[in-house]
Amino acid sequence: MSNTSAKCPYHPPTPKTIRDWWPTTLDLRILHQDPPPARPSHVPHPSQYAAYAAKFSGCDLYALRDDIRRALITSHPAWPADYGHYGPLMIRLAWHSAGTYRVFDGRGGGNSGNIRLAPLNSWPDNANLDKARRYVLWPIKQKYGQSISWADLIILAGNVALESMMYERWEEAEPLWFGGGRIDAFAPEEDVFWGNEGEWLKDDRHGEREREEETGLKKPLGATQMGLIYVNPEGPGGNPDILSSAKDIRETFSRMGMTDLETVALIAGGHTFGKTHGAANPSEHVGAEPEGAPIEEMGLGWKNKYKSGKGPDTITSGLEGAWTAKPAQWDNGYFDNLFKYEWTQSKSPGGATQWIPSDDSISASGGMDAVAIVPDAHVAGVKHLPIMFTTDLALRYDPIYGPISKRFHMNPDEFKNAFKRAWYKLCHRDMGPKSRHLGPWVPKEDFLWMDPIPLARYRIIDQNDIWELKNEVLNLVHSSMLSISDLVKVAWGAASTYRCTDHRGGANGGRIRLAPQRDWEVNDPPTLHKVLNKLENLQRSFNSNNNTQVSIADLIVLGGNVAIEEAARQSGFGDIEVSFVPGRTDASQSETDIDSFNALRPTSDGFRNYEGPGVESMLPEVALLDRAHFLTLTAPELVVLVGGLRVLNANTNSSNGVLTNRPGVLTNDFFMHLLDLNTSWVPMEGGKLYKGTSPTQSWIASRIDLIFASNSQLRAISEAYACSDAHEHFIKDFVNAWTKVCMLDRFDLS
Ligand code: HEB
Repeated sequence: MSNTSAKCPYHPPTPKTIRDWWPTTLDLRILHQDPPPARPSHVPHPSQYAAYAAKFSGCDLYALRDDIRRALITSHPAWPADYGHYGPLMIRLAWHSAGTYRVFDGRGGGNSGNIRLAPLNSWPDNANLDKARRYVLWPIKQKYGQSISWADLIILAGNVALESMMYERWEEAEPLWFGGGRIDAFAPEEDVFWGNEGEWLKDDRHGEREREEETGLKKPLGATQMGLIYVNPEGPGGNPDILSSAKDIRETFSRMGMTDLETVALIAGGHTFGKTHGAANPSEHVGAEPEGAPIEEMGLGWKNKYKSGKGPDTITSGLEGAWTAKPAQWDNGYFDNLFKYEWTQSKSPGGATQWIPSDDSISASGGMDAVAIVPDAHVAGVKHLPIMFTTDLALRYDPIYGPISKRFHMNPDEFKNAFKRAWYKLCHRDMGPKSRHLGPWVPKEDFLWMDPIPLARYRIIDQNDIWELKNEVLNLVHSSMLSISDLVKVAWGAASTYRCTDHRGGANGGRIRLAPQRDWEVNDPPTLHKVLNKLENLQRSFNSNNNTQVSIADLIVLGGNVAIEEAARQSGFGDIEVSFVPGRTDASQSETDIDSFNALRPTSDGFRNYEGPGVESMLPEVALLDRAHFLTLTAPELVVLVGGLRVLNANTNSSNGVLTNRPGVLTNDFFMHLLDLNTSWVPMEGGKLYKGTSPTQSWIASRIDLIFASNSQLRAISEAYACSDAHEHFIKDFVNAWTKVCMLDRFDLS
């Protein structure tokens, strides 16, 4: 596969960008990517979930499902279907869409249709999936318009592919679990870090590690090599070492949030279908990927000059062959073959290392005619030996995968069931709680990996209750049992775990009172426990005296709101009301997957001036932008929130950057003092902190604080909040941004 674009007679000079001149300048584009004007106004934007849900509800899903099934078995001459069925290709498309998901930051995954856009549309591992979208799905997308997003269509097509190959007769095929609600991106994502490598399939992501060492892959990367969904099929770095390959699989699939059992089910289930394509050597015959291909290829890529370039001459991965004798049908053939034969290394016509049954194994199994029973995908009567990849053999020889594979081999129903469940998880892992899943095929069952939020089975508090509870909280403040900063810190700690990348976290569920969140250093456990204690007392007495009930999750947010209203009052601004919508509920510890929740732990949180152990190579201000992106904040929202949280004294265990003499009062002092011409700043502690001195006072602040004055774009916003006409705007904007963060996870409302 070449990555040099075709010769073009017109080469415009490439102007240098600001990024070229000053590579370390903080890049705020992550906050303003793919804005609503970047798409036609009738296409819902990710921020318009309800609009998409409305369009989706107008989609005749049963008719769509039939149309997809018909398309799967209707071969298009421009890209003839293997075995007359596009099902396997469609499963690969869905899997490659979903499989980029990584638990660390929730990025990747199939929830944005980003496989249509660069760089994923051109990743070597996604070769020829452009054909799957173009020849099979585009006519359907065109017919159904905005009632189904590309992202939903791709996953649904994967499901329909499975359904049509898992049942003898289509009329009997039951729809697999499916939830809609994925909204398409219209611009490449600025936020996903896919790796530093400047070359496809390079591996600069393991530091000095030896292959044997399991933990070398740098966070937050999901794949072992640039441009791969997960691992190299031929083995680590192309070396056909089965056991090391198993380690790479475990490492990367666990980054996708999969257990060993799920991993085996997925790989074996997936490779029950379809074939691999390596009619000849890719580097000799295959042209540029879509993003680099000549304009007349119309967005397609990987033009193959080998013979017909398609059908039997297809070159995709460069590996060649199929795993089972019935590649367009669900059966136990994968495990049958995996365990039946001894496998020996061989080369595909394309020159890649793959495995075929050994000569001894062939004789022992009744000779070539008995073993070469894999039909050719295009030529009737021609038969082939089955193949396996190095990564497939890992499922037999790895000491953990081996026994799981054996069990699945002996218990086909268990295998099928495990595959269905793992497939559903794979394709829905990044969609958030069940209230975000649309359509008739959403399972009744609750899954732990969805961080279930229980329904309120009681009458929730009304407006009178809210006033009463606010008074109670205010009494706690006035009697100095709790401070404004205590309440703000806890509410922020709860709400700010939200991440838009996979819609996890947030205050709903009240999980800040459960493990692991309650013990995270960033949440300042002693303060957290003190606040929870008081709020839980309040909750108990309220709930036992009323016929409505309040959750701790609601009380935590309400507490933060009360504190902010009081802090605004103390600044002389008068009465403001921070809007509050009740209805959050409390999850239990058993509804909380501790391991998977730990992925939400902020290693650094600039909003609280916190940098903990385990901070990776990211600069604190870059990590701050990352969190701001999780919270879908614009740059002004980011600035006003940090400025407000500082004066409210909401830091974790420090007063760095609290540039006010009245901590706990909602003023624009942070900006006033940060931009004060009479203060000069010098680094201390080796540049981790800075000391600011003016003739009248001195401050300590972090890089995060100073960035709001040093970066020209952020400074422009800070200046606006430091002007004499800013006080009212500052307070209103702060309250709006605060409310936005507290409402990010309220999918139950729409
Ligand atoms: Fe797979 C195919 C690799 C997993 C599903 N894969 C394939 C191929 C390769 C691979 C190389 C070939 C391509 C061509 O065409 O050439 N995988 C792989 C790896 C892994 C995997 C390395 C990890 C270990 N798969 C998987 C999963 C799934 C799948 C998980 C699902 C579930 N695949 C698949 C399918 C196919 C494939 C279905 C076929 C396609 C067609 O046929 O077209």
